[in-house]
Formats: sequence, structure tokens, C-alpha cells
Amino acid sequence: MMRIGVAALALALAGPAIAAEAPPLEGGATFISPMGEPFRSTDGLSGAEHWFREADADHDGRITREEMRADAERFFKKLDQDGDGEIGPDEITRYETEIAPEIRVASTMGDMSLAKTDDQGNVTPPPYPTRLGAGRFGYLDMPEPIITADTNMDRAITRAEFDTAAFRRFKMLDTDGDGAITRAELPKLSAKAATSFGHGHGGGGGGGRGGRGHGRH
Ligand SMILES: [Ca+2]
Ligand SMILES: [Ca+2]
Ligand SMILES: [Ca+2]
Repeated sequence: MMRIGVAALALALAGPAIAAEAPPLEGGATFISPMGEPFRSTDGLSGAEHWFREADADHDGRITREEMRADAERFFKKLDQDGDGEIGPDEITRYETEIAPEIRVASTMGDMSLAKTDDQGNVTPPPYPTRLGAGRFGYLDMPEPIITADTNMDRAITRAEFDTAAFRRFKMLDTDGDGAITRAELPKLSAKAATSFGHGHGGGGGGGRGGRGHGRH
């Protein structure tokens, strides 16, 4: 896509000018943050870089535990539309269908663009699972990052559960355990990964625990 070319060019041009600092994060225009928030970049920077800049509130190049907590809290307020302190079933559905429809699982069999067809026309899907849902667009392999935070499985996510999830995800990404996430320790995202198969292959379930697609908002 054109956007990838522009992003690559922007990174190449930005490189020498800010050599003293970490270069902008790589990745595609669409990014799902560790707490599940979608970032859709249109300016050539990766969606991941937009998330990092927003989460790193004091712009010191390090996302601390407190900054991660604030990032989670800010998104929690967006998700908790009725303000009752929980992300309830309808708000989960709204997340999956309106806020971040990209995460809907395309296939539980893997990326069908990698399927092999023999000379009799028999199709063999890739035998390995590729990342699903939101995992295709972010650092953590979680198909549905909101549901994943529902630790007591009652289809509502409290503020405390969301904060616990933020802490766990923070620790997963702070790989050197120094109390901050830096650009250098985040996994590399390929620009292609997030665009390799768009949504709309006819969702194969997975991800959430039922209850999706009732069209209630
Ligand atoms: Ca910071
Ligand atoms: Ca609510
Ligand atoms: Ca660290």
C-alpha cells in the first residue's frame, strides 16, 4: 500500500536527524495498543509510535508504570460509556464492533493468503495458527484485549480488573524489568503484518466468549 511506502520514507528521512534518540517505532498504520485502543495513523508514522507518544506523557522516552496506568484509565473512560465503573456486555460489543472492528478474527486456521493449492486444486490451509484479532496489530498476542482483562469471567470489566491487566501487560513489555517501557525493548512490528489480511473474511468466532454480534449498542 502507498501508506507503507510513505512510512518507510518518513522513517528513512527522520533517521539521521534524530540519531541521538530512539527512532520512531516501526509498524503499520493501524495499531492496537496493549490496552486494546486502536490507533490509525495517517501521517506516515506508525500507529505504535502514536500510542507511545501519547502514553509517554512526559516525553522522556520511557513509559512508566504510572504512565501505563494513566493510559489504561483514559481508555477505560472511553469504553465505560454509561459511566457505571464497569465495561459491561453492551460496552464490550460496542468495542468489538464500533471502536475496534479490526480485531474481529478473520480465520482460526491462519492466514489463508498463505494457503497452498496443488495442481488438482486442493487447498491446504497453513497448519500453524497465525496471530488472531488484535494480536495482528500490536505487541501482545491477545485476540481481544478487553475480554482478556475480565479475570473473574462475569462479562464485565471493572476498573480494578483493567488496572490489573495494565500492570500485567506492562510487566510483559518491560522485558528488562527496570520499571519503564522503552522503544528499544518493544518487539519489532512489521509494517506488513497489520495489513496482510484485512478484516471481512467472515469472522470465525474465537476471541470473545459469545454474545457478540447482537447489534445492540
Ligand atoms: Ca515517560
Ligand atoms: Ca459501563
Ligand atoms: Ca524497561
